[in-house]
Amino acid sequence: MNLQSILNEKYGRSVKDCTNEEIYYGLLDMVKAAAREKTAPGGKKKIYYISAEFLIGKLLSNNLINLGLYDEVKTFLAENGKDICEIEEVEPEPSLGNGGLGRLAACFLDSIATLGLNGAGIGLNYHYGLFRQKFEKNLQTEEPNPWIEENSWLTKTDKTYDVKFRGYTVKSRLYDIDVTGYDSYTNKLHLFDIETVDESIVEKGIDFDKSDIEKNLTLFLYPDDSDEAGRLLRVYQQYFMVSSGAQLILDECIAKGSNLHDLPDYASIQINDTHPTMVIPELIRLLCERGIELDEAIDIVSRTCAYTNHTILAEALEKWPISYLQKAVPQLVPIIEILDDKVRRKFEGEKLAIIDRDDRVHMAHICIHYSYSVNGVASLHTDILKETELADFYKVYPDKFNNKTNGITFRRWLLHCNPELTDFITSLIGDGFKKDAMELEKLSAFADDEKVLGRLLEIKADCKKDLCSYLKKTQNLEINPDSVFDIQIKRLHEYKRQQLNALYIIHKYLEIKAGKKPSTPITAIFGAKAAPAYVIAQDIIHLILCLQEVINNDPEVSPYLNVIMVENYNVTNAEHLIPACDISEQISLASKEASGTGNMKFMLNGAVTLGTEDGANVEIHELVGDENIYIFGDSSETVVKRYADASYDASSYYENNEDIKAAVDFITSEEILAVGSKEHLERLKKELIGKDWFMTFPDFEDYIEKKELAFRDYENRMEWAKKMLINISKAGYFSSDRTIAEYNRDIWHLGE
Ligand code: 26V
Repeated sequence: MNLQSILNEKYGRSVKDCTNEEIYYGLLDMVKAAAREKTAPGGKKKIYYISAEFLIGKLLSNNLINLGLYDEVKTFLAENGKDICEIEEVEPEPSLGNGGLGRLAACFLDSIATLGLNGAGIGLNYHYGLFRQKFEKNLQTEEPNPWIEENSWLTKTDKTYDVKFRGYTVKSRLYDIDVTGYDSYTNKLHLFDIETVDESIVEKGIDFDKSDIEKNLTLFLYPDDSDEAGRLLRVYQQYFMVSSGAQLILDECIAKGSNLHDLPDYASIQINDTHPTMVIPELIRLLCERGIELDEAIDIVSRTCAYTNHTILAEALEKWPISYLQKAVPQLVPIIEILDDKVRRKFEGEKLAIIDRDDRVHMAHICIHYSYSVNGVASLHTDILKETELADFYKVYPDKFNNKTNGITFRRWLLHCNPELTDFITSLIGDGFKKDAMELEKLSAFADDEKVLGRLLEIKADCKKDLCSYLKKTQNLEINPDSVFDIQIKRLHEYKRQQLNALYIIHKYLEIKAGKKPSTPITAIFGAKAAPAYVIAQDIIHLILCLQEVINNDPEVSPYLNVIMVENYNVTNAEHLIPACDISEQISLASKEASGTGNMKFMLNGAVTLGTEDGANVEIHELVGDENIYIFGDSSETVVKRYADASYDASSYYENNEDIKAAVDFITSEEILAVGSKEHLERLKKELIGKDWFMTFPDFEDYIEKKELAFRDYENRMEWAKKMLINISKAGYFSSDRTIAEYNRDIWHLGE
């Protein structure tokens, strides 16, 4: 095997005598060489997926699988007394994303390569990515997450670009990561970096001098933007990314024969949320610099760029004060003013304007006016954009709007993370589903086959045991493998409503204390990072950690109920948590979760969803039918209406519903205060009673009811296994291969 010769050359030792680190670095070299041997997909036109986040996760196993080398390597290592899983552990996980948005970008790159589409990702090479989360005294603390080692997946290239900021110019250097397709081509993820970045300026935790741009530009992903310096840094990062990217795109197109007037024949640029919006004015600027008239440049760019919206939350839609742009990138300001002027000449009123009366630039508005496609990420989300949030835009550009329901790569979220289930599925229906996920439907033929259902339960039990030993080993957490695993893992945000789950846990705790014990013990598992400056999110984490301490240490309750908060939730943890899940918590306030993609990963691994009619849950519900999902809570129409008429009064629910009152009061009970901070807990309680902006109380009783129903149904193991099987069999629709095929068919048109 090739690996042995690499190890001989590198360390002069046989694999048997190498450390896991050495084997990892040997495999890294081997995989990089194998990836290079695979050609890039050809074709005149290329899709550039530009995104501030690519949450790629560890790459070793994924690349081995995609290159068809995994089994061979695993066997070779096993024959030499080495365990591939232990070698995987050596790899640091890059945390180049916050959550779903960044992970989606990574899944998309996998599918673009797998489908043989000529494409590349464009992003930033953050040295520390998002912070690493630690728990101390039941509170979250943050640390840098260094992931770049001397030997890494990054390949330094000799491509550099000048990027101009006000008063000075910086040099941007391109680094590449190979993106291997499954049994297919290899594409590239282009990550830009600045040579002068200085890791030593990071002080305690993740604090650093936010104003020293030349030293801090690519240190962190979305550093704390609670102050002006942090927000300004984001503008610098965004411009650095898009200017480098735009120059690379133009160079590549020219090299292929474009005269720039025909740019849309050579490139489509998919703008992932509003973070890369400045690519539009920057491309216009660069085209003008190269001799194209302004009006034509605007037209060319508008026919090249397409925009994906990932949220309807107003606070998440970026609006940069024009003064920030003036400070950082004054060269874009006259162009943005012209873009605004054109809009104002065409459309009356303020609603569609780019620069508002407070001199803030609405980034999404630039994207909608000056792109040829605007898409939402799940059917309900796109409908809400059209009918509510972006209704004024939809009226004037009905043809631009389209839906592309998100998807996930089955290579990572089934083949890699659940090999036992993958093998079992293969034994039942062959391995066609690995390339055509819709073939999973064939599993429905086994819906009443007790042997198959029994085996499914065995596999789930194995995955649960695996998770137990993983969490014991990595975090010293003890879990009962015979309990129901009820899991909510996602970024911490009030709209995702971890607080609703926490209130349920309190309710259950009080019930158990009162003598009502569940027949099967329950383990409620959370994983979530909160933005450092997001006060209420920090308070919710605090509450969950306090509940963990109180409940798990209460001998009366802990045999029946346990709470586990996994530290530093990331892609690697998710790969262990998802296969082990029984009940998938997808409980966002209806209308608020654009899609969700964890919901899809859980379903694919045989978990049953407990969720609201929100995001892609709606489509999961349609596919699996009422019998195989637990839906609760108010509809998005009700919620939208309740916001519109400002009729929600949390305190009246608190006063009039005993269960709600008891659960909320427990937040500041003696038991919790004994392990927690009064300040945090009182603030959270006050927030809930006084505001509850994401309306947990109206959904509380229905949530309890449907959750109890799920726990009851879980007792009938065969019936439950049937639900698991139906969920797996219907998951094919959520393959990102399907999503990407739709993007290409409707938006990019590569290979036509
Ligand atoms: C960003 C922010 C930033 C500041 C304050 C609050 C806040 C709230 C939400 C966001 C989300 C930004 C965009 C995003 O990550 N969207 C996620 O995209 C996923 C992929 O399409 C999708 O599955 C998730 O539902 C959506 O939340």
